[in-house]
Amino acid sequence: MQLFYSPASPFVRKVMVTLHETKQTGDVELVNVTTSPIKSAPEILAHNPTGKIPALVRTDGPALYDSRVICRYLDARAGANLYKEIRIWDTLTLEATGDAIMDAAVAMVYERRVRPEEKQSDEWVEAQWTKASRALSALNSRWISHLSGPLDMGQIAVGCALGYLDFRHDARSWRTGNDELAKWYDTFARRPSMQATKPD
Ligand SMILES: N[C@@H](CCC(=O)N[C@@H](CS)C(=O)NCC(=O)O)C(=O)O
Repeated sequence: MQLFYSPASPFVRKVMVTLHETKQTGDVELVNVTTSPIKSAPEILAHNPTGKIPALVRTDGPALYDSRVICRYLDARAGANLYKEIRIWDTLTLEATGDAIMDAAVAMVYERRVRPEEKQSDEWVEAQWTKASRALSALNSRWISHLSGPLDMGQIAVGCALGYLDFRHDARSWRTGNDELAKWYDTFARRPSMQATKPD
């Protein structure tokens, strides 16, 4: 299989962590691509009409996207049980919460990097951060028990989201006021799968 990939993408990192946790890294060739909302890499468009990464090209079926579909596929392929039936709706909601933080955090980066300076909106950037902030508070106050249970895809998504905040939005100090979440992440970030996929 081929994974269209960039080491800085938190959505790609979800897939990479899943590959490590399910011992499938050897089954995937990484294809490094640069893509952006205003200039899609043509090699991705051949497999994913949205032009986004990650995309997984399989030998035995059509390409898969987005990260949620790929992670679920990889879990099923390995029989790894990262989507436990007993709490499937919580797991999927937690994964959606991690992804929502990534969506907001990535959008903030694109606003500054991709849009011409005179068209950038501080209000829009702050509104994105407010979304991420609210999600962080919810994780800190309502999700620590689930986060502390057996490994699942919700935890992986949240771990990758927090790693991305450290990587791109360190100045926002997400740990302030989110002590329980910060404590959880300090331990989670030590997993070999997280260490092996840390963005430079
Ligand atoms: N919902 C998608 C989001 C993927 C995404 O936004 N990827 C970014 C890189 S971090 C991208 O490819 N951006 C290019 C674009 O927006 O066209 C997923 O979970 O895979």
